Amino acid sequence: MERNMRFARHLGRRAARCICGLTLLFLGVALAGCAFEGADTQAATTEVATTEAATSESSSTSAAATAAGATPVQQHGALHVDGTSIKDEHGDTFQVKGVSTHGLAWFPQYANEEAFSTWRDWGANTIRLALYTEESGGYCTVDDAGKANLLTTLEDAVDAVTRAGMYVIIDWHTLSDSDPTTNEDAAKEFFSTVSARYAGQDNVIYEICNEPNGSTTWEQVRAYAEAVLPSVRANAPDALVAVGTPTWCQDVDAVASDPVDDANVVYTLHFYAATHGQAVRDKLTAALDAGTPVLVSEFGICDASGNGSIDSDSANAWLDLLDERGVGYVCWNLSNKDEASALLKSTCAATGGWGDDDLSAEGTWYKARLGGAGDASTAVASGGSGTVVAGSASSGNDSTVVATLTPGSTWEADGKQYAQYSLTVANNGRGDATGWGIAVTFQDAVEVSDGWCADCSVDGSTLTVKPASYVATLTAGASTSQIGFIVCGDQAPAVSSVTVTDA
Ligand code: IDC
Repeated sequence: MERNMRFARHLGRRAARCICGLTLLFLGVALAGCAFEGADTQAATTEVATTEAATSESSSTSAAATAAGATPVQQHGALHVDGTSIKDEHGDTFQVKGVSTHGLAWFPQYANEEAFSTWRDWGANTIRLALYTEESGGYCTVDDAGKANLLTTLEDAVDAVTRAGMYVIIDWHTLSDSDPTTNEDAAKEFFSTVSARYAGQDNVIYEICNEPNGSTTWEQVRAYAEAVLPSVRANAPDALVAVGTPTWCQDVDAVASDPVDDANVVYTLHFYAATHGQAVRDKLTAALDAGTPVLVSEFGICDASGNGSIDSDSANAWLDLLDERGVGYVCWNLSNKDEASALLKSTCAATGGWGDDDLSAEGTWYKARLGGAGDASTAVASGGSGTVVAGSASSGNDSTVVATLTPGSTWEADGKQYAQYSLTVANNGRGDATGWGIAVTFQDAVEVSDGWCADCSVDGSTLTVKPASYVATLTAGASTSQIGFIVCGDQAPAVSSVTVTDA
């Protein structure tokens, strides 16, 4: 029986390879005859994809898939600053990709696990919880009972993010209190309370002030940071702390000459794409080049009022730069408020589990930009039919490549455990994607047993997939499902991450 199934799988793989060969032949003939037409190629590609899908379906009834589910926090553990990067517990660069709530006092209904895990499944790894300080209803404007209520809302929200396996930024959202020292005593008390509560958690990041503005200088902000940090450090000596910068978090370039005296601090830059363009991007580049670690803990793609029209060209230019430099970002705001920076349509009443129709223009853009599961770590496969989804990576020329790895059948032969996978690679960007590759990391060492439509090689537990030339160029909006491979090992192969790389 097992022998027969293996034979059937073998035939299926041969068929797939054969069809790839035919595609190559077809392209060769078409090119030789100078009759090369994009539409024809597309038809051939579609035919292959359909045949492959049928192949993997027919062979997927065997043993359960082995790719283990793992959340972003399970994958990456505690974060720390290293040079200008945020690194995970393995020493690998970690790019925050997040969503910020609106003010918790006003939109607490979105601070729930279903809401957060919906964005996690779309590629976010971080949720920022905005606790306004001075705006009406803000933490510093209410009495003790009001403060206790807000703390309960915040704690419930942190617990929901934690259950979703994501990082959480506790944001002391100063704004109309332009100089954060205005509420410095309250900040000390607040951070002392929350850091004591989350001292044992790896996933909590403290943002000790949102946006210093008005005439507030970097010297004032630094002094504030050094006054408030001990309240965090007493309980959470190694937690990541984010510190705002002057001019609504545009002056990150002011930090380098006089940084905060603490090794685990990132400095925040905020932008609203329709207002802030190249001049602010230049400040980011200057700050990074001067050695300042930066986190974009808030951005929108409309204007700085949080409303007005959307500038997706500017927004793409921003995220291309951030992706290129490995700088993390968090999108404002998770609500259905009738403003352009809300991620949900104002007509949407659902508080989680949204579909595409529920998203505003910004929400639609951000979901696409996250590309399905941008963290590369939201492995969700189980039971043989799941999909392991991978990160998106910009190759820098307006393309955004997104890979989806789907586990197929698994079997045992000659004392080794085998697993078959198929890859779908899509270009969600605006320009051609070339020069991409895929890295698949397994939990244990594996060997390549077979690969098709790609050159597959392995080093330890990392498989490198280089697409064959005839699938290597993806025009805007195009995708290929032709690539697949089989690996084997002493243990049942289990995927820990899938990453799109620049080949
Ligand atoms: C805006 C909200 C808006 C709210 C206002 C309160 O989108 O609904 O009424 O705050 O003042 C920021 C701030 C952020 C702003 C956002 C848009 O951090 O609180 O949210 N923005 O104006 N900095 C630049 C823009």
